[in-house]
Amino acid sequence: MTTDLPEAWRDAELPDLPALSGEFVEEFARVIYGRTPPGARLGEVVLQSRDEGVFGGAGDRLRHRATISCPLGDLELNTLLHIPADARPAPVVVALNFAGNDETLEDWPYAKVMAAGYAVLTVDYQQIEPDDPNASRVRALFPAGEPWGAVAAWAWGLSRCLDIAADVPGVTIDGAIALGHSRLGKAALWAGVQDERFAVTVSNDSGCCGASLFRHPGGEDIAAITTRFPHWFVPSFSAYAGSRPPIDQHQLLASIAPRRVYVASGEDDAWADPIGEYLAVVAATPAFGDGDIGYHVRPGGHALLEEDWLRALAFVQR
Ligand code: GTR
Repeated sequence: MTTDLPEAWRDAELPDLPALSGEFVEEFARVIYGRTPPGARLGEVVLQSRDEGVFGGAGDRLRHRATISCPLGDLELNTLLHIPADARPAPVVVALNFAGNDETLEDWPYAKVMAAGYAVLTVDYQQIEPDDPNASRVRALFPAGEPWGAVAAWAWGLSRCLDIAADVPGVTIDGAIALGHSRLGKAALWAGVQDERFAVTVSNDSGCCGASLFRHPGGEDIAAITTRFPHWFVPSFSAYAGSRPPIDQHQLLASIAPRRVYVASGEDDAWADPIGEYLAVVAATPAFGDGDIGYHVRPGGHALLEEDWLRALAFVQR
């Protein structure tokens, strides 16, 4: 990974990297994502089913129903967990999914991920918080206070997934990985910043308000994202449409240091601005130890592909 910004970017006036770890976390909460309230507690984690030796014996498939007690009520989550047969306790990858747990059985390369020694725990992201400007689930279970957006609610959900994983035999949260694609890649980054139990954070095609720089023109901008998805962020974030927020996303990546981060882009994913993602990684690199930040760009567009999983895990294992 080069640590030099390309010539044209040397004078880009990117705001400084944090001098101290955690320095800008409060600022990212204030400007973009909102403050996640405390007060959740893991209740019961009830095993619903267990299928042994799935994917030709690669591991076991478990389904749990977990209760999270929040100040104003309980949130119920249905989790799908794969645990490798040959590596126990296995470090866990927690990743929210877009279309329900069962759909990941078609789309995610579970056999190969388990062969690499990792467990994977997933939950439908909308079970945590609906992706809808007029609805809320977990955010309604906390007293009204300072705003937090849906991205922050999904990030909160990733941390609760880690609580659940910590409760299940055969899995360890030592070396845990937060992984997310697109809007869920934004959530993974915000979870990785805030929850130090995540040893590695992987963002795939996370784009605007994820890994890509506001200061690099191209793809989605603040006006577009806050118009289509006003519920993702604090309401005041839309005031930065057409201007520059005081922070930028290389500082978000750097806020994960000294823990590790991996950013993946798709060459044709112009809306997520792969060049802006790459420049953020280059600009964040001085905050990390040797080899603790990684990046790939692969051919193709906006998708979480087997190649993305396997290259990210190769980075994790390095
Ligand atoms: C797009 C959105 C992006 C990205 C993507 C996704 O419509 O503009 O910020 O997050 O959705 O989540 O697939």
